[in-house]
Amino acid sequence: TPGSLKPRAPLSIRAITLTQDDLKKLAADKAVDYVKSGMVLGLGTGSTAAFVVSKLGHLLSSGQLTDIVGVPTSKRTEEQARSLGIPLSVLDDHPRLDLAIDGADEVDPDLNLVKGRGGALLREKMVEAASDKFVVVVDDTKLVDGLGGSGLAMPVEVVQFCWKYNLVRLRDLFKEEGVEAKLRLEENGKPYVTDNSNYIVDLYFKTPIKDSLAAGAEISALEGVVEHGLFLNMATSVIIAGKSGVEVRNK
Ligand code: ABF
Repeated sequence: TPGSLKPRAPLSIRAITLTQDDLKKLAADKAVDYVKSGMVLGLGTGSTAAFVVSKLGHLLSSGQLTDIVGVPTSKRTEEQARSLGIPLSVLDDHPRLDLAIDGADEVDPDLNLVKGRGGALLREKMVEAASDKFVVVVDDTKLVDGLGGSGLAMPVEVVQFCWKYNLVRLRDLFKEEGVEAKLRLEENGKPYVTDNSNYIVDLYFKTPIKDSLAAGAEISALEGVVEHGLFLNMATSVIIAGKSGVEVRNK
């Protein structure tokens, strides 16, 4: 009889706490939906992009994807992709890519980016500029109102020859913004050397960059500067994973 039913104990639902790595993986999984068999793909660098590469490896080995070719943006990514059996190539053999997927350090409301804290900015920019679509994968800690606004580094890759000369010129260029310029060092105190045998000068802005197009052009105009971490008008979509879900913003 109904009276004999014991009241049920309330279900205790434990809140699931998503870590930053969980969010990166969510964004990476969503980006992999854009990948189709037969594509030539730009493979990004960094912890979020590594989730993309590992998922691609899984889909290839399980036969859910076939005939893809990856163009890695760093030696690190090349090693990871090779260990997963992803066929690899270079821009010289595949000058046009279908899609590149990569992380970012900052994303502004217009989908402009700061990239290169991982040190791979030159190859990333070359590969992503050669791609028909460039999908960026981030967790929501990367969103900023203006580039340079996170207070973290905006990298500039410079040739080793007289690097200090360029560090001073970069500092002078942004005197009004009160920028701090530092040579990137390894933990052992030696200069960090990029995959292209260059150094990196990290710029720390006190306030967001007012005109990032002008800033990018001025930095590029300095002789001895190889590339900078402002990726302007390049992203076609940005996938942002946050505690409340995954959002896709398209250009
Ligand atoms: C690359 O990795 C870089 O351009 C950027 O510096 C970095 C982002 O790393 P993570 O995904 O680990 O935050 O995409």
